Amino acid sequence: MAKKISRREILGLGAATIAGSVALLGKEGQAKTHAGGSSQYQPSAGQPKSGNRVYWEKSYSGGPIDVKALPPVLPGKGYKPVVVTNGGALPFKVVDGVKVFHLIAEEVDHAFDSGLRAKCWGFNGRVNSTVIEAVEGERIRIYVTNRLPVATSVHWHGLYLPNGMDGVGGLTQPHIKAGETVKYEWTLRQYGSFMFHAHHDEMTQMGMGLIGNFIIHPRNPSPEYHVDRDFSFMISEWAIEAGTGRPNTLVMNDFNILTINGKVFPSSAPIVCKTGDKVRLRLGNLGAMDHHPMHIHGYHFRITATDGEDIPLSAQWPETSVLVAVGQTRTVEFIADAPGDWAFHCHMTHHVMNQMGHQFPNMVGMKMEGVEEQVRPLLPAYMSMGHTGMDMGKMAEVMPYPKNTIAMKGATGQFGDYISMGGLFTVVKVRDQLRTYDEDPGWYKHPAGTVALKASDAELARDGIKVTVAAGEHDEHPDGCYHG
Ligand SMILES: [Cu+2]
Repeated sequence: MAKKISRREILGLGAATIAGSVALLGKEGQAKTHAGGSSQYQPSAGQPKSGNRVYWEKSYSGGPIDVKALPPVLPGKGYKPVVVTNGGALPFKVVDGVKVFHLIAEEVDHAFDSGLRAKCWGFNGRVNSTVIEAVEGERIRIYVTNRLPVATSVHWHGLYLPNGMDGVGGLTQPHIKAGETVKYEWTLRQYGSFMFHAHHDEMTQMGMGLIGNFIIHPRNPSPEYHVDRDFSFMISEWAIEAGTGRPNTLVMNDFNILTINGKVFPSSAPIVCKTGDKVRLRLGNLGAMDHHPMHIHGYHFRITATDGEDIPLSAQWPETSVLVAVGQTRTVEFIADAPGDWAFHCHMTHHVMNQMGHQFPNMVGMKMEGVEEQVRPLLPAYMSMGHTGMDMGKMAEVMPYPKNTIAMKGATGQFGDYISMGGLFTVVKVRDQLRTYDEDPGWYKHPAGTVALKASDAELARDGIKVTVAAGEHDEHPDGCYHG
């Protein structure tokens, strides 16, 4: 039944709306009075607490642009740098109180994995995994050198800045022509997880790899901001035909390489944590077409921030999968209190496969003996889907593919069996004892009795489980079963 709204509620709503517009006007009026000044930038007071804050207080556009900057802060002194697996932070220097970066857009011979290299475009020798890291209130100057054969521009995604620094080629600035270097400069009036990317011929240039994360730490971090492990991840997708060596950026749906910081599993480095660590994962997605539900095993996380802002504690969303849509960042946090090797991956099953996982006729249930041998002289790259599915990762690695092609790809695990995952997959490795965060601690050593193993005859007999091999035969009413 539809809920009736009483007259009092309507009046109440009206009053709230009026109050809201007064508040908005007040906000704008305030912004106007500040616009001509050059007061020192006032950083926000850490993460918002629920209940004591006007929610939109520091949103909109960051307020007046001509604020006096605050002094630069060095990594390890005023902030703890993020961990960029398979990548790193862009170096900077400080010149007259300004943090100066030099970003270089260029062709990169990129290894997605040991089995696949491609000529991509990237920043400073890396693909998807060069991160710009700074601190709220700092004045930053970013020189962008274009070593590409075409014009480009760089947009700072999610950032408050003067319009002419926004980086939309042709709209807010002239293109950065091949060989040119352009200077961007502004004062950071926010903190959070943001991104940057080419903003000229986006389909080609972002598809070739010109994307990255832009992390800004708060000037006055609240105690809750502190984490033991703070990871930066960029998710993307590529179409690289088997045997070729360049991404095809014209593809609209058939992406066959899905990457996290530019790598597919098992080349995607593990997320190494010590038991009890507070862990933050900053996830950005600047792939072309697909949103990714990134899923963690063994834990729940809280979604603590978007590229819009921190989420107040009372509104944080507990989840096991977080949808990171194209053009969004999502930040999640959890306490790594359960040791083990926990999968962390996109939950779209085609996104944990590589090139040779997608475009085959469905052969489940078919008898395929001898067919491949007959077809392959005509089509050297031919490989049928197995008659029981695609569970053939290891075998697929040694099959006669065109050069520079990766199959489903995965890795052999500690039990000698194959982990049939590629693409957007990595492992959260949580250990009680850790020599260093900087190396893969190997496979988890499970405490005795905590691994799912083949059931023994004695166990089956104890529990009255009768195993029948033929399909369709069921033990309808086993002794001792409860049924309603
Ligand atoms: Cu996905």
